[in-house]
Amino acid sequence: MPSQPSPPDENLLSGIAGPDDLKKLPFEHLPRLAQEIRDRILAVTSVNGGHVGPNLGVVELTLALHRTFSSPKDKFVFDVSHQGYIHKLLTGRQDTRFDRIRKADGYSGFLTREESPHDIWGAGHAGTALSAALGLATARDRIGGGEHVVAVIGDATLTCGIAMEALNNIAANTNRLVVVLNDNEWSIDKNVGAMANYLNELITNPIYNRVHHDLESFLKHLPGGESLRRMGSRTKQSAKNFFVPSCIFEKYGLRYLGPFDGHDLELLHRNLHFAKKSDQPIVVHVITKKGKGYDAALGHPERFHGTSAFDISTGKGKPGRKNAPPNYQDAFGAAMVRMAAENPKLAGITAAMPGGTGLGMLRDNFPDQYFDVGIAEEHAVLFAGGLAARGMQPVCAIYSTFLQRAYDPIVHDICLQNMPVTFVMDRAGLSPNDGATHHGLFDIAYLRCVPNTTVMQPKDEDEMVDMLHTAVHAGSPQFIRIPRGAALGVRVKDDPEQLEIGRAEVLRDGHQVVIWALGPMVADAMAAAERLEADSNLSVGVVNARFAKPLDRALLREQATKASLIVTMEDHVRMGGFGSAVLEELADAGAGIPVERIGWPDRFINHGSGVEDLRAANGLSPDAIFRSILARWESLSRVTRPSELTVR
Ligand SMILES: Cc1ncc(C[n+]2csc(CCOP(=O)(O)OP(=O)(O)O)c2C)c(N)n1
Repeated sequence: MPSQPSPPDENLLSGIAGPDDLKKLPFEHLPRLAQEIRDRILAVTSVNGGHVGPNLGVVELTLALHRTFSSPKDKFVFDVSHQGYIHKLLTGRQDTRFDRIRKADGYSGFLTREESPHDIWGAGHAGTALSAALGLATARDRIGGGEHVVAVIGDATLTCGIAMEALNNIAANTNRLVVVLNDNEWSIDKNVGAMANYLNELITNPIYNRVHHDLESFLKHLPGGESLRRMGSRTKQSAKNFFVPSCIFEKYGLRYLGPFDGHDLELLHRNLHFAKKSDQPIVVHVITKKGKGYDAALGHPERFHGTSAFDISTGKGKPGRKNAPPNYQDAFGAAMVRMAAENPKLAGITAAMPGGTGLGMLRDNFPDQYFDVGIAEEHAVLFAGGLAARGMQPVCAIYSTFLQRAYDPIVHDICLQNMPVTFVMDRAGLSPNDGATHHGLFDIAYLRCVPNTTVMQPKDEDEMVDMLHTAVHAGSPQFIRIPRGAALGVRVKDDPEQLEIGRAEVLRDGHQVVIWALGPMVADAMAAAERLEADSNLSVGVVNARFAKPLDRALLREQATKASLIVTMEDHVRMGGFGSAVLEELADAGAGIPVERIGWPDRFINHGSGVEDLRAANGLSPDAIFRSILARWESLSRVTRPSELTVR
């Protein structure tokens, strides 16, 4: 082989403006490029936080994909797309916006169609890649075009219901689709369930491995194998099936290649080139290590799946604010442990998010009362319903945004049958660095229209525990919203209070303006009220609404006869949310009182550096809230200010 030029001194990565430059690079330089990519990812994520482990695990795979295929003509669909950082770096996104990834003015931490022509499909929720890729491939087959379509899916994501639905359809629709199964044996936590066991068996079974790797030489060593080897591929396939059970992907009509080391660039190239030529849809099964190349991430795959800023040399998280209050998630986990200790019927269910939701504490203390069902939100909801139907008291902790996927089981199975299941909807409100795929801004709207639901949000962690206690004993479907991150730092009572469902709490009296606020907006409402009183001499009351459904109708109707302006505040879209519920109630009551609704606008909210900057950009900073209320008040005084309103 002719000797290859040694790598130039300058940084290789910076010379890659797009996939064509990558293709020009001598193969021997790729390990060094891989190292540079890892260094860049660590430099950026150690400051911004991000999906460290998933990206470090697919450096070689992404290099091989971009050398084998030709993006953007060929289409890559990355499942979840949290592992898309290398793809970004190789497709013209090395500028300073990469340094600010997941921050205001930086690139998204996921793939989004508007960011680059190389991103044919945006994602953030798991399990969508196979269906979307199959759609792209089928459209190509129907409309015409020679491009390849490649879906990259993780071992945990493959367990999603929709991924299995897609698998069931692939062979029926196309004979040209490459599915890369990136198997690192981890979800965020350890991958769970039968599919995880099956994949593990594929990886570890030595016969399987040998047969799949090198069928030819395996056959050669069998008695009479030499003649088998000379036969057609169908005969060889039958011989193979005799020795090892045929693999599940083959049952679905896909060809199967692997499993092999997903960090071995030569193997990757060889197998991907083979897959590219396949005239049958094909699964390429690669084994990768989450966090490859960085010991701290290899040692803590869960923490480094998605992390906040950290010190590269130690891998430790950067110290947070001194005396920061505990997270809502910690308070929730601790409450579940306390409740489980007294109540053997209590069960906690998570869909692959034990760490994120705080439910890992229940697993550690009462494993028999804890269920991680994998990335399977629909199943989680139905499973909880089944537990409830038999007298258990299930608490399903699911991020608000992921619960969207389980809407039909919520309506058809939980609410229609009035099953006593408690839902703790985590990340209600913003997930600021993640962006539009992860914000929990729609749940009040999608839940309050369904009969039998109770929807509530606490103003602090003590009230959250009261709500949890109330919900578990309510005997009907209950939905509790909790935000991401820090609570208020209030003391949590030893004995939680049973709240009256649909009863609000008056926190501040005032007769001109009354603010009805929900959840974390209660604190903002108190601050706005104080400023309105101090700066503008207005009498402003504040109500902690507690319940978006049922509303405290009696209190609302009474206040509508006394005040001149009602303001609603919610960490949720304005359309269809809590404020809309207040409007509907007042309209039904025939109350003509003006209502100013404060909440998120009717557009998708991208990622940002934090809650504050996203709020500021959307008219929800404390100052903007103060001004909106004042402006509305002043507009009323210019027209006729309603007085002596009657209420039916
Ligand atoms: C519907 C949905 N539920 C949960 C999540 C949270 N989540 C993001 S990535 C992930 C694990 C993905 O594991 P895998 O597919 O194996 O990829 P890896 O990160 O290991 O590379 C989970 C649970 C999500 N994004 N979408």
